[in-house]
Amino acid sequence: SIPQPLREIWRKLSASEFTGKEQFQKEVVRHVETTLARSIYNCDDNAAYSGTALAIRDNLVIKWNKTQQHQTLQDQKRVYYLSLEFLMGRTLDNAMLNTGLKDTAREGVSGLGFRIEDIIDQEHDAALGNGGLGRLAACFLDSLATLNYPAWGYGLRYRYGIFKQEIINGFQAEVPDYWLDFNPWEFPRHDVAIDVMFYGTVNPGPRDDHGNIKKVWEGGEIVQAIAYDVPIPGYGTDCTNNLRLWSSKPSGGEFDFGKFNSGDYEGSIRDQQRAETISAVLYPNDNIDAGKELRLKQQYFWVAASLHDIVRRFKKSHRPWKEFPEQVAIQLNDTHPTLAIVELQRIFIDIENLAWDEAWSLVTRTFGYTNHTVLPEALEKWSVPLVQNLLPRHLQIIYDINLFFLQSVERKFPKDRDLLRRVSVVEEGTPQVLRMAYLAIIGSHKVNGVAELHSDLIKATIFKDFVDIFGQDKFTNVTNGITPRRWLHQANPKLSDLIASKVGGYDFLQDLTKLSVLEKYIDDKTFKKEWMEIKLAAKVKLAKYIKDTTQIAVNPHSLFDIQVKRIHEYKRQQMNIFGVIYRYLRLKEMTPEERKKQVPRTSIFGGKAAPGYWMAKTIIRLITAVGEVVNQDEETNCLLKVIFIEDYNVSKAEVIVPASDISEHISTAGTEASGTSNMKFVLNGGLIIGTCDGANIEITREIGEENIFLLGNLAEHVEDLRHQHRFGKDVVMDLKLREVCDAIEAGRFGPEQTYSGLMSALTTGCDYYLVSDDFSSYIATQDLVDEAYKDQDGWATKSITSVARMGFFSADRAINEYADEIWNIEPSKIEPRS
Ligand code: GPU
Repeated sequence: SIPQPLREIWRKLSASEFTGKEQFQKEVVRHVETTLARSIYNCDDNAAYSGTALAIRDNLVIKWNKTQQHQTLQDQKRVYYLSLEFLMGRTLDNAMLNTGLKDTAREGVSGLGFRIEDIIDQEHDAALGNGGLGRLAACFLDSLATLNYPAWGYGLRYRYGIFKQEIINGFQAEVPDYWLDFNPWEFPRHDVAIDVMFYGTVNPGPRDDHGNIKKVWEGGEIVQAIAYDVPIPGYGTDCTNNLRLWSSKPSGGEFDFGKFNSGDYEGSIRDQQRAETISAVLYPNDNIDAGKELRLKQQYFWVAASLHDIVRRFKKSHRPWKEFPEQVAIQLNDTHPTLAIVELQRIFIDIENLAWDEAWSLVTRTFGYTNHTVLPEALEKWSVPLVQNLLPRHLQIIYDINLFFLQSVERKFPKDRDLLRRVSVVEEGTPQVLRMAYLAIIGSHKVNGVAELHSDLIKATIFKDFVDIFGQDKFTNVTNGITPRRWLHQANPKLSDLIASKVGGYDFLQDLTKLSVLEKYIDDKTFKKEWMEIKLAAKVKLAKYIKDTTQIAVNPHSLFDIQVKRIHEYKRQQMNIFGVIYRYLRLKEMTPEERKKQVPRTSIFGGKAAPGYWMAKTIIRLITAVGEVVNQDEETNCLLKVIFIEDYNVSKAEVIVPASDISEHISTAGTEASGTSNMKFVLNGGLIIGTCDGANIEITREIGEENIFLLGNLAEHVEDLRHQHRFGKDVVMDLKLREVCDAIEAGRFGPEQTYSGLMSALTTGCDYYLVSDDFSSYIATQDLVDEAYKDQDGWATKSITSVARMGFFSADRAINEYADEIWNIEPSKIEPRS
């Protein structure tokens, strides 16, 4: 509808991307001088970062606009990835690499008197996530854009991301992470403002086209959702997708002028803060359901705004409703967005006047649900009275969904009343609660787990009845993956370059199976030497970081043994630190002669504990206390050091991951759904010590049993072992573990009361995570690690062979599986502008 001459003028004036060093420098200086109002005289590293980011951003935005126009014009099916967490980390380096501008930028800033590394280091992490689940969402966005899929992410724009961890006197303290001071990567869309209602009542309204009395939800409190858009560049493609994050504010302006004019200034500000609280803070829990009302508000706020946006976009195409599932796929990242199912059904029946059955058929064909855990304490349950109060109309719809579902179960399995009780969305009790995973299954056409073992386990345990009801085909597996762009090319450029020199360039970054060519070089002495030198350089870099931040010197030639992830009893950092104590006790007993034969080791830990998770915090305290003792012990400290890296996050992971010799993935079998850092470490040439759990099993299958150190009991034995702990008589604790407990209880690592919770979990607490059952296997396997490490050539062979066989674990492979088997979407290449 825009007249042709006007189009011509706009086309002529249209912004174009800079190319080459000089143009880049010009853009940086222009941004420093005009956007930032600074000059050569006060341009520090931080201002240089801002200028560089803004210059790179300009090119990104041009690609982004082009992509969005292209996708709108094509009007193909899109996928919407709904996740309460996107753990993006830093953007600048990734944006430069993905758009091919890194070399230009390096030379450019150098010519302006800066080092690109220092500039990259200025950026604050975007830490809108807790751990694996949030980072997976970020890796998936990278793959979706790289593979040219039309895709949007939807999330919340938290003002405070995951807290910053400080270690004070050996204990974790939490400090707020205000990260929005300068964020060039987001674009506020004040014109995209959506009203979201809470509370209110449901009243009878007029009759609808089908003759039924309509239900009208009204009189509630209204909060506005404002869109903030973040460009997501693909690697080696112009495709730049959108991540839309919602921020909350009071509806109808900054504050209530009525209240203000009547003298209630404070009241008007309070209302404003109340609205803004919704998107204020990320809940810092990983694998645990806390059931707080504000969290439910966050979930509905985000889901309602996203669904409104998606439906509005669909309506612009003037297609009939029956085409909705042919245009829209929505993936639920865990049960956090399950209300989206209810909200879409509400939009269809209450607002768009579709009949229930037609609406429900569209809804179920639209959604897919990914489960990320079998841990019972992590399965979301919302109290019925809470939902009744906050979302009264949604509760009615949930009851109807449940009723129709149970009626269908009754038809299929007549009179099995216990089955009806077991699969009902409403769990009886005081109060009644809604089982969100069941609602997610009923409202989706596919349900997937995130690794083979995990997907088998959910079918055999928590969702078994639903497999009987819906059949096998509804349940599937998509093993997680990681983006090789960030986790190899960006984090470990030297290794990426060496690999590229052998496998014929950087194509492996878009087809990770090309790594297999590396196996040809297993006997190439110079290649092996270069390989091990790169590993050593990464260890030196981490050692320097440790020295700079903790003042502790670690030997880069020692075996670096790393466990970095959220602190959780099921991940068993306690078993690791008990193993360290056991090692220390042995070293203390040895003669100087014996000590000479030992392999020096540096045990490195990192990870946050949920602020209310007392046991996890005790584990951190034990690790830091063991460090205080061991690192000072002149007799042994050339053979053993213990480091706790404060405030583990994505940008630190990029330094830590390339530096491991061994990393630990030692969860109780059957508890870690997948794990993704296991993949990152192996892709960087580190070996693994781990249990037969999550993706460790598939990693073993790909790289070969000879290249991984497996330990411990199998998932199929866990139930029996737990039973044994609870009801078996005279279970004697493993002697090695007894020795460790004795040392702790003797106060060798500070007052033993500090650890009483940890100790009693092992004994009177029935050792739910089976540390005592796996401990001797763990110690024996660590001995095998030491032996293997003495043979550096053999170690290099394992390392290279493993990397060569890691192609399967690219997030690109995972995304292609989702696209083909769940979303039914096609890639669409953005043509370079003529
Ligand atoms: N995961 Br549930 C989280 O990081 N947070 C959660 O709240 C839940 C799961 C993780 C799993 O623990 C991990 O095994 C998996 O690799 C990851 O999600 C991505 O699927």
